[in-house]
Formats: sequence, structure tokens, C-alpha cells
Amino acid sequence: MTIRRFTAAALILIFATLLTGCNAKPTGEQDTGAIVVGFSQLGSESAWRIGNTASMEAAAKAYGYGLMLDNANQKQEKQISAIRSFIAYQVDVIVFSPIVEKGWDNVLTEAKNAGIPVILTDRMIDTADESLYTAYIGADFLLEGRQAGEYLIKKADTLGKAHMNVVEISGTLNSTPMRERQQGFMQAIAGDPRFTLLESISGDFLRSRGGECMRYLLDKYGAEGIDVIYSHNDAMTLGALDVLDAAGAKPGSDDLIIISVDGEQAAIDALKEGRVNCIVECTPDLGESVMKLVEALSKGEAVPKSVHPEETVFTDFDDLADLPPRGY
Ligand code: GYE
Repeated sequence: MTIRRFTAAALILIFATLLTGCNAKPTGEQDTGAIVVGFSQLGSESAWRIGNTASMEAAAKAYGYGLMLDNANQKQEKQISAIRSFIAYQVDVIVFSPIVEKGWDNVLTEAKNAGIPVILTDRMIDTADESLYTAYIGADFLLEGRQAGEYLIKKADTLGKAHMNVVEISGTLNSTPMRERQQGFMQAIAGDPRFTLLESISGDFLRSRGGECMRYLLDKYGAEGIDVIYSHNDAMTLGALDVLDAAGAKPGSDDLIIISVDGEQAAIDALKEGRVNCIVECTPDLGESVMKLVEALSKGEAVPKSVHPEETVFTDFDDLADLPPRGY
């Protein structure tokens, strides 16, 4: 990859001027000749997302790269126009976290034609043409879903439950984490007659929507009618807990099992308090791996097509007393 002749300082200044009012938040080093990374973040819907943005900013700084950051506020059109701006400014690498899987082929073809490599981070795209992106760095969401299901099986075994009614509060429809966390979970519990999925409803990864989904589910089934809540992220889980508490339900008890994904501090605290039973970890700390890849690309080295971070599962079977602060 050739490092373009523009200076990071000039590019970032232009970007800041042109995108003011569009949540452009240029940061980064002002060194002449520095590598410039254009990063399209999909939004700021959760503590996970805010932690992820901070991780990218810190890593870009540590590597001495200029970072053009655009926050799309949950809008695919905004991500597409941010990517077009990055192409116009001839950044060295485009990094983006696609809000949904479909609809990227045109803009990524434009990036490819401009000779700018694209790194997908956090979420994947659905495309027939794998040459439209250089690499993907993000979680194995199918595994996360499977781990959530495996926890449920272990819990049901331990409690000796004959039957459990499950509700699912899912993430943003047509996004990779939503689709695969659902698929992995269903694969794990499929064929086990103890589990009935009553309903799956999307809370869009938002705390407020998680609460609304919970209110709807409680009105429909009653707390007695629900034995397990599987929520695709901690933000929605925390929203659901507020509603369950207000309704006098007992989240985290043997009669109302709560399974979540992410591992943000507030949810870990709820797990330690016995109000959540299981959290499948999904780390937002992807910045270092992304910038390492940018560095390799800038040196013309080959990079792996797909990288998954190491993740764990936190449950009420574990002693979490010594767990270090999560940092988000
Ligand atoms: O789990 C959720 C966030 O894409 C993995 O998006 C990410 C998810 C994460 O809003 O909290």
C-alpha cells in the first residue's frame, strides 16, 4: 500500500471542516506523512460501543496514526456517506463497523477501485464478493450464542428443571451479532424438549428498548409464564432488569434465569448481586488488533482474512470476586 502524499494534519482539518454537524470527530496525530485511518463507527447505542470507540481512538494514538472518526448514529446511509468521504480524502485504510449485513457492495466497490483497503471490525457484511474487504476483526457471535445455550442446559440440569419457557430480546435485526447470537443459541438448545421459545423480539441493542420489550413480554406472559430471558446485550438486559424490579419479579432467581452478552461493568455487578445468571463475554477492545493490521498493511505484509478475539463466559457457577474492573 502506498502512503498517500497528503499530510494527516491537512486531511483531518479538511474533514473536520466539511463534516461539522455530522458528528465527525477528527482526532489524532498531526505528524506530516502519518498514516490516516478513516473509521466509520455505527453509533453509540451501548457502553460496549462507547468502549469500542475509545479503544480505537487510544490504539490509533498509540500507533501515531491520524484517525478520522465518524459516528453514524445507527444509520446505514450515514455510514455509506462517511465511507465516501474517506475515499474522497484518500485515507490509507478504511475501517468500519457495519450496522447491518447487506447493502455495502456499491460503496465498497468504490473503495476497491480507489485502491483503499477496507477492514471490517466488530460486525460482518453479507456479500458475494470477498475481495471487497481485506480483513475482518470481531467476535465469533455464533460461538457466543452457543455458549449462552450451553449455560442454559447446564443450569437446567443443575436445577433439575423439566421444562422452561424462554423469551429472547434480540439485537438490531439483520446485524451479524443479532443473527448469529440467535442461531448459535438455537443450535445449542435445539432438540432438547425442556425448552420452549415463547417469543423473540428485537430491542435494537438499546437499554430503553430492552425495557420496552420486557414490559411487553411481562404484560403478555406474566413473570410466572417466563422462566428464562436471553438478551443479546447488557444494555437491553439492564433495561429489562429495571422493568422486572419495578414489577416485583425476581431476576436471577431459580425461577427467572437471566442470560446476557457483553460483560460491561454494570451487568457484571448485577451478576455478582445475583440478579443476572450468565454473561457471555464480547470484548469491545478491538483497537489494538485493528491498528496492528493497519500497520501490517502499510508495510505491504499479508494479513489474515478473519481474526476473533479471545473471550470467556461469566456465570453464577464461578467465583467472580477477583475479576478486574471491566473498564467500560
Ligand atoms: O454486543 C452491543 C453493541 O456489535 C458486538 O453491539 C456488537 C454489539 C454489542 O451495541 O452491546
